[in-house]
Amino acid sequence: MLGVAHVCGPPRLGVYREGEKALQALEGDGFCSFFAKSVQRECAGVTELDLRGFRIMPGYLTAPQQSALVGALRKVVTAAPLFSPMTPMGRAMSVRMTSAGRYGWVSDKTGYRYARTHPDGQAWPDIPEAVMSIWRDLVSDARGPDCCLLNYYAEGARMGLHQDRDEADFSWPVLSISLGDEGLLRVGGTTRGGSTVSHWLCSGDVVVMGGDARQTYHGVDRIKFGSSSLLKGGGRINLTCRVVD
Ligand SMILES: O=C(O)CCC(=O)C(=O)O
Repeated sequence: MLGVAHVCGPPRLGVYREGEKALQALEGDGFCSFFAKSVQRECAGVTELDLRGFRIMPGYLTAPQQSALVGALRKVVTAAPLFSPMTPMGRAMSVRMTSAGRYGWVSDKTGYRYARTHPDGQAWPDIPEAVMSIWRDLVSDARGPDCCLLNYYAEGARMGLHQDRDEADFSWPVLSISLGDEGLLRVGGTTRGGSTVSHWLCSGDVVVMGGDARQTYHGVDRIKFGSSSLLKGGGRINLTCRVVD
């Protein structure tokens, strides 16, 4: 474990049905008592939460570790600039992304897939050692990830509910690392529809999405722009590390 430091308030969790306006209930001081049953454990400041099988480790990275990681990611983005992917339906995704590792994740009108090269033609840079170290600590030291996808959420960016299913072997978890502004993670089930739960991910939080939850639908509804001072100019970075083939 690299260290535990709480860099934002107590984790917040809510339960609601898709389509309800219950997101409004996530606002304000009344939240913890409104959802008292759901959040009892989380509001006690525990260091690991279980959100439908997603292992959430709040404040896994200390503030200095977060800053060092951002420095390493700057080099990744210099070698492999952020781009705005298009969905196969021809719509621009609101997040900008790039990758490090043997593979990067790309999307265009021919579909979602892993590719050996950046859309500009160059190979992806290596995955920073700080990321590999978190993977070894929480996932495995027998095998490293093939891809570290970097998503950048500027103000207003979001990611719809989806499954991560472009990988060959779902027995490997996806490791997620959040940096910068808080993001509202929504977690559903293994099929579309039904109830979902939401949780604010803060800078330094790490999530392991594996086991029975590996094929769980998840997305990010919105970010609290300006809630963190980690990234100059604001916004949120999320890294997801994946074993691809
Ligand atoms: O931004 C996040 O926390 C989740 C990102 C994600 O779901 C993905 O990249 O597939």
